[in-house]
Amino acid sequence: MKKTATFLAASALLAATPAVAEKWDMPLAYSGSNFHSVTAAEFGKCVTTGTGGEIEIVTHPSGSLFKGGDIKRAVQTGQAPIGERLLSGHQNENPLFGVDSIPFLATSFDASEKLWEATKPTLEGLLAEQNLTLLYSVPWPPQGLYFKKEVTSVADMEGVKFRSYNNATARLAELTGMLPVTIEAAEISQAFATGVAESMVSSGATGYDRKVWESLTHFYEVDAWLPRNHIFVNSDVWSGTSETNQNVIRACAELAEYAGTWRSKEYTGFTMAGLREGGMTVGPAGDGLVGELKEIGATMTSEWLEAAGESGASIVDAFKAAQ
Ligand code: PCA
Repeated sequence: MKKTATFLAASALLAATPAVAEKWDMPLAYSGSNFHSVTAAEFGKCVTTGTGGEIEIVTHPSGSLFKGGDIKRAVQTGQAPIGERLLSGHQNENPLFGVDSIPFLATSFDASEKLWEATKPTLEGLLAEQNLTLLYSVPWPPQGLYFKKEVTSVADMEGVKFRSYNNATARLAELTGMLPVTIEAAEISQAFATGVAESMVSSGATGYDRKVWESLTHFYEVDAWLPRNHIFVNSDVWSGTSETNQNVIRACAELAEYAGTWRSKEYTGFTMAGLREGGMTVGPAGDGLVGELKEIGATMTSEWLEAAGESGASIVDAFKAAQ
């Protein structure tokens, strides 16, 4: 904290020097009221203030500038200087991007933090190879299952139209006999209202943000995993940024990771209550269903380990050793 205050004070002084202001548009996939977007907006303000206005970050929530699936490429190619993305949506490019969505590996905020510590160095290197500089990362709350009927076993899921947001969710749908369709969070209210989808795996946060009680009836807490959003900057833009401003941005990123994680935790209970208020039945999945899901999770874990090879195994080993 002291370091941060020093950076901010130092850059406030530098603000007295007139400089050319640079505007960094920051595409976000999720709605402005979502806690990730609120955190990103605060991060943006911190950078704008801290750099004395030399870098002004302007966030564009709800996929308004680039949709979630396009944000990574946009930042890699410099169409946007900075952005936020759920990297597990790019497991096709590299299995390691999906390490945070292995079912039942890291199922609490504490475990998610440890998995992140084990993952970060490898992921930073991987992103660097793709012209991306990682700034910070914030977990979503634990993932559960949404339906528009009571579900007590995998057999009840047969043929249900399922909204997926990454490879792991699509694979889970296949293994449970559901029909996956990829839909961005910004568009799910409509997808549920029109019947394009009738189920999903997500957090209470996303169900609450998108008011899914208007179409769905049940949320089963499964705590299957806690996927993460990652905030990264184009590496050419980064290397063209002064060392002073890089320091300010790093300090703001550190604060944002802390504040975002705190919000994610707080939001977990709050949004469960919100779903209930909306009229949904909210509670833990039954033992029978959990048992079946764990079997599917074991299949997905071995598939992931097979695909991710040695570097995947060493992340998982490091995580398990830290438990
Ligand atoms: N919400 C995001 C990803 C994980 C989550 O909890 C979504 O449903 O798209």
